[in-house]
Amino acid sequence: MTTSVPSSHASISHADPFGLDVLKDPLPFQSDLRAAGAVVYLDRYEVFAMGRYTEVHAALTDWQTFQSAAGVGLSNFRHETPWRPPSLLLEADPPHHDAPRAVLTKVLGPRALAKLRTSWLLDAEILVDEVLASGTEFDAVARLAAAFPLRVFPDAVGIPESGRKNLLPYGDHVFNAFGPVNSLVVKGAPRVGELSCWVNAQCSREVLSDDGFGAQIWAAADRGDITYEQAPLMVRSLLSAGVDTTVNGLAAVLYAFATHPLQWARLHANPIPLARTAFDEAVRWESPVQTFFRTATRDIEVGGTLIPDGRKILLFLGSANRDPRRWENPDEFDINRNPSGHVGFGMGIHQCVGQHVARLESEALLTALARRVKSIELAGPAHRHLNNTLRSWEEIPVKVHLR
Ligand code: EJD
Repeated sequence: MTTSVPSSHASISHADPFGLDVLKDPLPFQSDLRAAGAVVYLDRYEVFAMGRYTEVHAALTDWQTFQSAAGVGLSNFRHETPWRPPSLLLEADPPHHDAPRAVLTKVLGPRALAKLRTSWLLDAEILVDEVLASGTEFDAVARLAAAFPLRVFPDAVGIPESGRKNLLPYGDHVFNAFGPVNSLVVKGAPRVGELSCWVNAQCSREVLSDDGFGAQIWAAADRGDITYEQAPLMVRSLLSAGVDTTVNGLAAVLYAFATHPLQWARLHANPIPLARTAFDEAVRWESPVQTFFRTATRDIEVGGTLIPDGRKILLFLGSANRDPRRWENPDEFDINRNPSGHVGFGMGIHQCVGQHVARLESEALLTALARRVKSIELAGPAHRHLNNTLRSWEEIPVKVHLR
């Protein structure tokens, strides 16, 4: 370590937020982080961190000061040979960010999704019927949270059947790679070449169906809204960010209900509109995307701490979403609260462009389940899947009682 602490006011933490013990249960670390100050210096990685709602929200909203274009992972990819060329959306700021963002906003917007709605609601009914036909005890991750997105999303993008099993491992590595090169990244490294090669091959026009999100991205290039060079990278964005995130969002809401029987009773009695609020409350409560880096574009003072120009700042979305300064009983999963304003989808110009897709998947799955299932409980211990960015589940054994 060659860098001295750049401000006399910054609290210093020696903790490792990417340590496996912290990833397994991040809440005590996050509580310490919020208590230590608005801004904390993580000396192990020589980065700053924010864990309180107000400052995280403000940083997310101020893209001019807290840029994404220098990378949203720990490493500044400008100085390295990337295994994955930067995303045009995630790792860009205005003006470059605007055209790709506008295209995806339209392709994934409410009007586009209205066309998918009927068939996704039906797909969810069919999936739930299949699962329940095989028994009332099952793994809610494999059978529902992973199965449903994998059933509807790749078709919606328009990629062919074969190789779809690569989507989750690819995403797992993308999200690990935002963190340090720890054991999780090392474990994923041997397959990166093969997985990237497969994903990149799915982005070309000839491979995609002619009516999916992918085809619509290419059609935007025909119209001149984006360039032909940009189109395949934007399809890659869908395949990178659209699967693991929704799988873990659905796993979060299923785990929440399996451990909160009264909340399920409420949903069961009133699935519309509660299914939609329930998903956002689960995204607040669990924060499937836990953290993100930004880079300071100038010297900036936050809560009495100077963050010098060029330094990385780790934003703890999960911690902000459980900040007692902002939320009453933050650790309670309560579908009657108003979760709006949570930063689980981010905030500002980079806020999740796929959030309507995620909400529709969840609404379809939860309403289909609520129709058939009177109660849901854990049938055994649930197991985490560890990832440097995602709060993820390996297995959630559940038992359901049919109505
Ligand atoms: C992401 C945390 C991409 C891309 C976009 C967004 C994410 C990842 C990849 C969503 C990260 O454009 O490739 S939540």
